[in-house]
Amino acid sequence: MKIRRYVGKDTQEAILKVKMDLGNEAIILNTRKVRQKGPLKFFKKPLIEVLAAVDEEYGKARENQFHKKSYGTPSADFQQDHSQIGPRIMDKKLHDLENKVSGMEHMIKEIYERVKTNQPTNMLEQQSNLASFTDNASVLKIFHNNLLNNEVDADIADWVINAVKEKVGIGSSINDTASVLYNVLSGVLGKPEVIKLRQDGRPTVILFIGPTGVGKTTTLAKLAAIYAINHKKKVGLLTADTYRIAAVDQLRTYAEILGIPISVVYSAADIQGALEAYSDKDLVLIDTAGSSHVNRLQFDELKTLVSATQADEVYLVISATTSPKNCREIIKNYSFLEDYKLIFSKMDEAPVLGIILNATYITGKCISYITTGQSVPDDIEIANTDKIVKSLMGSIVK
Ligand SMILES: Nc1nc2c(ncn2[C@@H]2O[C@H](COP(=O)(O)OP(=O)(O)OP(=O)(O)O)[C@@H](O)[C@H]2O)c(=O)[nH]1
Ligand SMILES: [Mg+2]
Repeated sequence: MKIRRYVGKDTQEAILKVKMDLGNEAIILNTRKVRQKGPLKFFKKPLIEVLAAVDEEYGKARENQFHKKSYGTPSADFQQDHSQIGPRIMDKKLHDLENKVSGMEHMIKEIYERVKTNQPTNMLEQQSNLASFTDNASVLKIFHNNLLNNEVDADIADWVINAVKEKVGIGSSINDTASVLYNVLSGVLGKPEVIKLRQDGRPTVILFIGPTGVGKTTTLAKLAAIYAINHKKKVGLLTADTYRIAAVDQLRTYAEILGIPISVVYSAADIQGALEAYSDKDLVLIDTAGSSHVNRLQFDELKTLVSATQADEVYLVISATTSPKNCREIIKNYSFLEDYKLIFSKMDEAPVLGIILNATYITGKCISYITTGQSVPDDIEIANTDKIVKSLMGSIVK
């Protein structure tokens, strides 16, 4: 992770410089006003300083390009470049160029929109009172602040920053500090784990659970579609959500569209029979009723269902829009589960991603999928932890 400072007469100019230099992969760590130098400094408009980070490898690739272009002997360099450029390097250059152009397009559009509506920029509001970025202690303060702004729980943010401090020591460079932070956050999130199909010819049984309205049924339908259509697997659906008539209809509609069977389980005692009827399937997905934390009876029923099902995998769906306090409460309520993976739904509606770090830190469970909208089956992806870590460290330029 490489950190650089950019100064502009306003935020747009500073960000434009970030994009031109680091491309669209850059993360904005901090923005602040700085006084101009010189005798009349108090009468001059302050400049905007942006602290931005980018992956070292990506930064190096861009630097090499820049170095060749700026300082090399043009004809010799061109010949050397030309003879050595393979399709992959050409692709990378093209990709970088596309990135640069799309970054500029986006930037110009943004500037135009802001000028048109006369809006102040968000970045200006984010300015901090930190004295300087010149040592890693102040960078750690920025990172700590960014974690809190992302709604990472205060005790978890403290733990993360202390873990970084222990590893880097006070005199380490800013770039080393950022790299260690990246590693600590990545360590907490872990590698995403997705559905693992059994290899013994028996169906893989998956149970979806979680609070009411978080998107369990929609997420199940997305995965059913992906496995039935893309992976050509034999999928069967079960629903144990008999609280609402509409819930059975909702899943039946998806099943009909996908041309896959569905059956309804009215009590935990029915579950083994229902699973036997699906013994020819590759994958059986079971939907459950949303459990409200105030309804103890629902939780008792869910516990009985979980133990009667003996599912291969249980997925706990949590909406990414949940407040940190509610998230802790939800996790506590589902602590009866021996093992599960986390799905974060409604990422499209989540302004910050702290909940993902909070939940993985508290539970120690794996993250699996994230969902990004209502559309079945498109709005689901395997969680991209690199992207999540970067947005926890700052805000992504794009
Ligand atoms: N914006 C957004 N909406 C979503 C997403 N996933 C689901 N929804 C919507 O959230 C609402 C509830 O979705 P359901 O799938 O019925 O949620 P559920 O958890 O099964 O709800 P209950 O069974 O009542 O507990 C629906 O309007 C979905 O379209 C998502 O990723 N983003
Ligand atoms: Mg549902």
